[in-house]
Amino acid sequence: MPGEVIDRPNPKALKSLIPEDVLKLSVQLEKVQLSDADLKGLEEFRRASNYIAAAMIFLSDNALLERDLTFDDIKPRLLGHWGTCPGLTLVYAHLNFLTRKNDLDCIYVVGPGHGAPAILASLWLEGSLEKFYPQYAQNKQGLHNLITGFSTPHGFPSHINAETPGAIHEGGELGYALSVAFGAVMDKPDLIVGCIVGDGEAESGPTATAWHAAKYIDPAESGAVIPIVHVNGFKISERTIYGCMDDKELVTLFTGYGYQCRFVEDLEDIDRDLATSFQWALDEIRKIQKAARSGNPIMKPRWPVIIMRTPKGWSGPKIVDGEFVEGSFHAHQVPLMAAKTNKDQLADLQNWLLSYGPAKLFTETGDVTDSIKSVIPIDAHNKLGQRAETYKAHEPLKVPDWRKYGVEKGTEESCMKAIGNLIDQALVDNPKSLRIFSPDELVSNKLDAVFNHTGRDFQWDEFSHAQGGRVIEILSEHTCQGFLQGYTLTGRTGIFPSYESFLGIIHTMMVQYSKFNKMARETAWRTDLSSINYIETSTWTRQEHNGFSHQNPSFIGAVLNLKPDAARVYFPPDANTFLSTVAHCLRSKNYVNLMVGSKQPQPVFLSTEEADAHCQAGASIWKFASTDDGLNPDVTLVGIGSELMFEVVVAASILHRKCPALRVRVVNVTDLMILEDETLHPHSLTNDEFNSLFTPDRPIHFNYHGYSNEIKGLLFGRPNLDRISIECYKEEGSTTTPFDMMLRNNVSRYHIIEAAIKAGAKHNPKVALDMTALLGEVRHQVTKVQEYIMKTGRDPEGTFDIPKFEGTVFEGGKKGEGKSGGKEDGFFVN
Ligand SMILES: Cc1ncc(C[n+]2csc(CCOP(=O)(O)OP(=O)(O)O)c2C)c(N)n1
Ligand SMILES: *[C@@H]1O[C@H](CO)[C@@H](O)[C@H](O)[C@H]1NC(C)=O
Ligand SMILES: *[C@@H]1O[C@H](CO)[C@@H](O)[C@H](O)[C@H]1NC(C)=O
Ligand SMILES: CC(=O)N[C@H]1CO[C@H](CO)[C@@H](O)[C@@H]1O
Repeated sequence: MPGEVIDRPNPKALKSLIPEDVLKLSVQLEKVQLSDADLKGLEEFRRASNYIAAAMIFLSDNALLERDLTFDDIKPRLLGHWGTCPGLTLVYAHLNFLTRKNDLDCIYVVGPGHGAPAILASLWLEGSLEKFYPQYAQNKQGLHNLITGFSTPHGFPSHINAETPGAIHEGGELGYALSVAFGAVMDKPDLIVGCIVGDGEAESGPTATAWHAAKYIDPAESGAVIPIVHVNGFKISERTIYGCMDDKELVTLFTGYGYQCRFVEDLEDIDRDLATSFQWALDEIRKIQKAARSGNPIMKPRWPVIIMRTPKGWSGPKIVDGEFVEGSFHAHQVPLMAAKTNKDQLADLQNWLLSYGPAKLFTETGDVTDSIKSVIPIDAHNKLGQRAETYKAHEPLKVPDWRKYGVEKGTEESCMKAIGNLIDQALVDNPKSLRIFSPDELVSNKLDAVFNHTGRDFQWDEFSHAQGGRVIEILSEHTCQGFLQGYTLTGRTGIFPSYESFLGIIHTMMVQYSKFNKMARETAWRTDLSSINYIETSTWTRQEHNGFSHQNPSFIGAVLNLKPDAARVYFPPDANTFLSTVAHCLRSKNYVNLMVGSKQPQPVFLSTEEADAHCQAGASIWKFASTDDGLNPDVTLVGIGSELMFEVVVAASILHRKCPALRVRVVNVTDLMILEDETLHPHSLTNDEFNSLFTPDRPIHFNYHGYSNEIKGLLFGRPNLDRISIECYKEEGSTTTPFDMMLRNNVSRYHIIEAAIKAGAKHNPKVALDMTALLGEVRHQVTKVQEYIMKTGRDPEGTFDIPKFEGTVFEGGKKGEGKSGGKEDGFFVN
């Protein structure tokens, strides 16, 4: 029938176009010998964990099947994913076994996080659940609690999360496990991460690109990942690509990626087959590491990958209602969905669970057998669920004093240049616990000072391999984000600089990370972690050369939607405030920090002392740009974002000359969270503080870098909102001049002047008197400037000169000194 899903594709039977002899590229090995005791222990571990995992999905009572099942023993709501579980438990058993045999430091990163029952069952078996949760002790009551509580409101949730011991990866959104695993081993030379990737998950974009992550692992300084591709052939209801690839296709694919692969598929002898592969993988890793660490690194080392072919839902029901379950997508979720009401299915469930022989797997008290214990690491801290790296490994960062890199007030400097020097020093001071992950944008973002003492860590060419390097530049935002997560969750600190427009690519990853982080904070046994730090540069305001595609501030909103106590968004307006912000973010813990700034040279408005105070307050009145230091204003003008703030300051300087009767207060907001309703965010200003900064009753005009909904949302709940007007980015752009970007989005100095005059006229009769004439003049300016830009393709001269304020350091302006900026063209640009 056309469109019908083939139940069991058999890749071995397909005709292949690839020559036979490429199979030589895969690894052929004699199986290792295992003692009978080891074989028994591994087999019993798997049987016990599969039993518990299956029972967790179904049973609300009778957890050890000590009597016949009744409908009352079945949970009212059957939640969980069975299909992936047998593969996850198989790998669990073997990673622990490998660890015990080789005295490894090993952790397990699980891609298919929907297989939580498998991991929780294994954690219970190895005694790690008990360590963190007394209610899940290794006895009958503890097992009862685990099985009956799973996927209920009082038990573990259906997917792996921060409450799961040993986990450093939020289950649920597939695709990220591999890059997280690679991030975790960086700078941990002894660490091995076993990372299982579902064959469905392997179809995802983030996983596809993460295979290249090995090319960023310097074997001299970092540990290694053993990836296991779990080819069980199916996703939710469709075959997988990898499941339909024959051996030669898989071998050529992974060989091309730079790996050597071994297939594990002997279902009759799976424990020896997998043990052979794991020992081989470990030995290969040790060879590569030894060579690099003794000064003779192997050029383009070929790391191991294991391709594990086992049936989906292996050991579960074979056929239900006439349809294959084991070895098909029908095993994906709950194989016997009607077990609570259908007698046959209840009987099938009982037979299935009894097939594991639970009576022989647990002792009288409900403890696990000695045979099972014999394949688990002896020392508790070596068990997969108890490795310190996964929950108590934070290495506090030494943050240099940023004032040393401060810039003189009244000069011009690029924020990125300034912070580049600070980060350079931070990398020197923290040689093993700070890294930069960037999609090849460090230089274009003017952060190249970070290369003063370090280089790029890239292993795939002869010039840079085995040289270390703190900077990883891979043109995959997903991989950068995964690295950042794995590195941070194992205790270190990372910085992710990126073009503003493309951080949205990892929006959902960042959200998933934040979910993990939230639950980690609510989980008593997990210690604090560094924040993850984004630096957004090349923002829409200065992407006039790249054009519309590069003009997209939407990531700001993504961060603002996180829990208030988990997120921070900063818009430092100049180099000194940016320095102070970076230092603060590097010291902070447990947040998602987003810093938005410019790479272009910008006026330095605040001295280092002022910048410090400004950053601590999150916002301040800029007296030098305000009338009478901001006393009794007719209108408050607020800038958020460096270029947007610049326009506000220029508008104020023009208003002082053109409309001296208007009393203006200029406010700069660097920490967006101060705006939020006082009950909602720890940084929020109280209503009294808010009124003292913005006045209780005068109009406030916001000139904002992002989308207006963000400001509106933050201000909701503040008193007197009808006095507020907002201009912001409005999805207007092209390849044009910088100032035209301001004009097109109505955030230019002229638009601010217009808003200020209209607002001021409400309270100030003198301004009202002149309003019509002034507005006419301003609008005429806009037209003239627009025409000029159209004609010449550039902004009027002097547009970006530092504005002048008499009696301040900005008197006369440093750059345009002596020149009457743009006047020869007849503009009042400044
Ligand atoms: C990014 C993402 N897309 C879609 C899904 C929905 N989903 C959940 S499980 C699954 C199939 C996963 O298949 P595979 O990775 O092979 O795992 P397994 O077969 O071992 O369950 C899908 C598509 C998801 N969780 N995440
Ligand atoms: C780092 O290099 C930049 C040039 O790339 C230079 O301007 C700066 O002073 C250097 N900083 C340090 C701390 O050496
Ligand atoms: C900018 O303001 C003008 C005048 O008020 C208006 O016509 C125009 O639609 C605005 N542009 C945008 C992008 O909102
Ligand atoms: C230049 C300027 O006005 N700086 C001020 C910034 O804000 C801090 C306090 O928040 C003041 O102390 C500065 O004078």
